[in-house]
Amino acid sequence: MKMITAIINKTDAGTVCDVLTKNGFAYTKIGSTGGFLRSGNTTLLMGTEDDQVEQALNLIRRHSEKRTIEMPVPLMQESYMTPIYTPTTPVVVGGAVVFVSPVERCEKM
Ligand code: 2BA
Repeated sequence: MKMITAIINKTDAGTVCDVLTKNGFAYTKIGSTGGFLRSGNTTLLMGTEDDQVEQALNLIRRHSEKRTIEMPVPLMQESYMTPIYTPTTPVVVGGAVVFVSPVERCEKM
């Protein structure tokens, strides 16, 4: 058995949790805070059978990988007759940091 500790960006945490649940994975969800940015993220503790670790990591990867999206830049409108051209700027969203550790023993009491 392995313990997967997955620190998920808050943008993706909800989706990742939904997908893990749908695929039958058990996890404990903890609200956490990154030490550098001091912003919220979500930490998942997942006790996982060895042969299911790759499936779990693939699901997490697919739904939380860092990617760049184009966000519209808010523009001030001078008059209602003036057309607004909304340029976009690239913003990096998502991302997860995952640790996989061996579990010596697991008991449910
Ligand atoms: P990431 O490296 O993708 O890390 C995202 C979050 O994952 C971190 O949030 C932290 O909560 C967790 N994390 C990352 N590495 C870890 C580790 N070795 N052990 C335990 N938890 C870990 P933040 O600490 O708020 O960092 C956010 C982002 O800021 C990082 O993204 C990285 O791109 C950058 N960063 C972090 N520390 C930095 C530093 N000392 N100098 C420059 N940039 C830093």
